[in-house]
Amino acid sequence: MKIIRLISVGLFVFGLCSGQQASSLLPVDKNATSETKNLLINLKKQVSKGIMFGHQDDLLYGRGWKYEHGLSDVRRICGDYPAVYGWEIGKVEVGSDYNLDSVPFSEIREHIREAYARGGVNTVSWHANNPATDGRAWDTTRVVHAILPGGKHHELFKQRLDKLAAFLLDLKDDQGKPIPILFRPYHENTGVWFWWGAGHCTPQEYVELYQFTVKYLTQVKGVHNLLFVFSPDRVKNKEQYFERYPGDEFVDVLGLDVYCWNGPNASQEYRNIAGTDLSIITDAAKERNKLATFSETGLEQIPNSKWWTEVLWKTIENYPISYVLVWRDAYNMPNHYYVPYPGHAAADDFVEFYKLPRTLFQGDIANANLYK
Ligand code: BMA
Repeated sequence: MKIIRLISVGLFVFGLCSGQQASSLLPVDKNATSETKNLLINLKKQVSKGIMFGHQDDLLYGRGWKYEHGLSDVRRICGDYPAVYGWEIGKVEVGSDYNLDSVPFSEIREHIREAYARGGVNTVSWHANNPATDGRAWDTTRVVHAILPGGKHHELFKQRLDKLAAFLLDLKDDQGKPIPILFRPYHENTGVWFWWGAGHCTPQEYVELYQFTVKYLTQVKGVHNLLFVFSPDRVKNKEQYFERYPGDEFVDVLGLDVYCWNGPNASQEYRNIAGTDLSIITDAAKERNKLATFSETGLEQIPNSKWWTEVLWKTIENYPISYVLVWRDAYNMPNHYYVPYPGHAAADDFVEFYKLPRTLFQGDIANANLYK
């Protein structure tokens, strides 16, 4: 917990949203649970205090460890947990007990409960298998047209959504109340690597896919613990961001996935691209009374020892976003990690990033009561 926080909060005016605006904010699911409704309002209010830090799979595993209760690579470095936890549920739709990264769903469920009990925020991504081939999400065999109503795989697709819904409905706290989730389906739609991506379906098909999913989960399956996040990959302009936008009635949060690459000028390029795109989503979020987030980012292996304070923070600090989430520290892929481990050259800089008055970790939101 950073003591200087309170002083700086008063000084930070950029992106302030009035209480009036925040309290009039309603999730797209009109039957959302009160905790889910409160989360959206409180996240919007909290934007004036700073940017929450998030980490994918934080409590599950990290460099050199796996499934050890209480461990977290973020905590190993700075002594505190992240405020936001990302989880991945690809393969839930085919009834597997393990996600596509071989993590048991039982572990994911337990950690979602643990994070919620601490007052943290859970967000879920879904690298769903291709329904036509049962290949992975990266199997770009054309399929979106075939899973929409009237398509030859529509019934199969609904069965997959049933399994997705069963997992989401099962996320409950100790009192049996549903745990609110920022759900982020069909992400990076401006990229060409997933079956729902650009080039593999028309904008209209994508919009119908997203809308159908929202309606099916909320209206047919009675899932009322979701806030829906739309998160394209990098875009050149506002038109491209909104080309496949499902509409304000289907999206609660305007997200963005942009990664930093290593190499000459990569940091500057990242700052330019992410900066432009964050400006697009934060302006749009203001106009539409939505929340904005940097839903995925990171520099794999963090070869730049000052990346946290000199690249990431400088890129995001002036944008009113709810959180920034970096990707996972894979336990079985030695070069696939985004948070430094003890002794890593970028570890000290991560601690400096943590200490910044406007980066929010678990200790900073512990008393925020985001669900009340
Ligand atoms: C990707 C990589 C993959 C992983 C997928 C889903 O970006 O981390 O190794 O399978 O996310 O977690």
